[in-house]
Amino acid sequence: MTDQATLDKLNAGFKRLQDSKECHSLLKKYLTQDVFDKLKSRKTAMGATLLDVIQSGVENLDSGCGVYAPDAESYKTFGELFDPIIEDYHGGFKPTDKHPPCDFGDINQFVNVDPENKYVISTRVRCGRSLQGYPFNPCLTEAQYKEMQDKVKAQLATFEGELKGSYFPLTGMDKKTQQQLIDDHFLFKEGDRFLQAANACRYWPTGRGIYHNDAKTFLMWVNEEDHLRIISMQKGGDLKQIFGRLVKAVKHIEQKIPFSHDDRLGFLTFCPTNLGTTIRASVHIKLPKLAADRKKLEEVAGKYNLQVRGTAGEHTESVGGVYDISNKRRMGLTEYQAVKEMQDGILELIKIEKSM
Ligand code: ADP
Ligand code: CIR
Repeated sequence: MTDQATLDKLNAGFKRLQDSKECHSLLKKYLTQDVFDKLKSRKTAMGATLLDVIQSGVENLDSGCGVYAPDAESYKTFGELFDPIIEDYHGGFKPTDKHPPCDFGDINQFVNVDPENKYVISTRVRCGRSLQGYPFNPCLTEAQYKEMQDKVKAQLATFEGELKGSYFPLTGMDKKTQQQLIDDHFLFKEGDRFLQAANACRYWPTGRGIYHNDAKTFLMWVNEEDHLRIISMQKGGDLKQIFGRLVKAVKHIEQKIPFSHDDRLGFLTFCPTNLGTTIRASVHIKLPKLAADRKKLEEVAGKYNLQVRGTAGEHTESVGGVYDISNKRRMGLTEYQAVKEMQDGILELIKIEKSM
């Protein structure tokens, strides 16, 4: 049973969501009185409550999603809330649907989306992974953070050729180096209020860090939002090369590090928007005519299942007309299809820009 103090916080949080006129999150949309009453007393084996799930979206009323899963079991225990959020975000993935098995497909089907180098500044494909046997951020101990970092570091040290690089722990990194890595779009930001409210930043910076090769075309984030974020990126639009590099890296890591995977949900992540393939394939792109009005850009991008973010990532504005445009859904389709969705959409957006 949930204790009275937690119940009081839950009731206040529910009221805050209901009373807010500015809140348009999926949390607010699907946490109906009926669902709230059903879920408010539930607890997972690790002790996670509905409060752990919703506190980020309650504190941050401008959330798009608003929920996180403190542990894998939460996706089931609080399914009445997670299921409709997942279905809405991932374009109709129903509670009865099963995510397809991992399939990166034929890399040769991918192209350079902007061979003339006129629109695309850079391209990035990332996926998230969780280590089997460990819960998500809010339930991790300081010792587990260290242990996970050690395990990952050991496997990172075995990368060869183009993927060979070094691991840089956040602990001890000087602020200037850290900020430069953030400004250059290589490193996660610090003090994300959505993650902080979700209790995902405890013991920071313990166990957190970044690995990258010399060219900074292959990177890995350790213990930020997810246990692992595996990233391939470079200037220009050569999606084939970039995705090919990511696939090579993922296959190497999984030889030694077993990932958390669920039959229905695919690869498990802290945020339900990242489940399934966990793939976000994006371009940094300038479309001066189409993007003259961000609302219009979002409307057109939406037709191709694409999401528009600002220059520094989620919840940021565009700087100098540069937008981050990526596939939105990550579930109910294969890795190949998720990346292809981005490729096809971006090719269309460039076509529209040219015709304007
Ligand atoms: P995530 O992609 O992991 O969901 P963010 O939206 O916060 O998280 O983006 C992480 C970083 O990656 C940000 O600095 C963002 O600007 C950068 N980024 C995303 N796409 C690209 C891209 N195509 N080229 C360069 N940087 C990118
Ligand atoms: C929100 O709801 O807007 C934030 N909690 C972010 C949600 C999706 N992004 C993410 O997982 N990084």
